[in-house]
Amino acid sequence: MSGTGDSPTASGFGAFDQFSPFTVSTGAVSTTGREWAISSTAKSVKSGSTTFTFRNGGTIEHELVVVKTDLTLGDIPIDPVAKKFDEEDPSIEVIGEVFEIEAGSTGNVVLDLPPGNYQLVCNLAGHYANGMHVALRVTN
Ligand SMILES: [Cu+2]
Repeated sequence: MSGTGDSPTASGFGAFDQFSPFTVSTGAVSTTGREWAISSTAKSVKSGSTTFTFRNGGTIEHELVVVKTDLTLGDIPIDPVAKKFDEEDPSIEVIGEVFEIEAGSTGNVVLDLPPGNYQLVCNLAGHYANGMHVALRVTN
C-alpha cells in the first residue's frame, strides 16, 4: 500500500480478442443437410446471439437441432425403438432448432449460445445414427 499508487502501465489497450485456430464466424452459421451428412460454414463462433441458416439439400425432410453437449460427435445415445435420441436427456441440452423442412427449403433460427461444445444434428428417426451431425464450438 504505498502512496505512489496508480502506475499507469504502458499501453492503454485492453485485452484484444484472442485468435482462434478455427474459422470464427461472427454470429452466423450456415448449414446444409442431406442424406446423410450436415455441413457447416463455421467450426467455431463467439457466444451470444447466433443466426443459424439451414438448407435442406437432400431429397427428404430434415431438421437442424442445436445441441450443447460434451459427448463425442455421433455419440448421443439413440433410443433403439424411436431410432432417435431423447431431447430431454440430461447429458445434452437442446438450445433450439429449425423444425423439419421439405427438401429444397431453407429455414432460420436465432439462438443465444453459451460457450461450450455443440453438435448440430438432425434428429429425425435414423438420421443422427446415419451421420447427420457436425461439431460446433462456442467460445467466450
Ligand atoms: Cu435428417
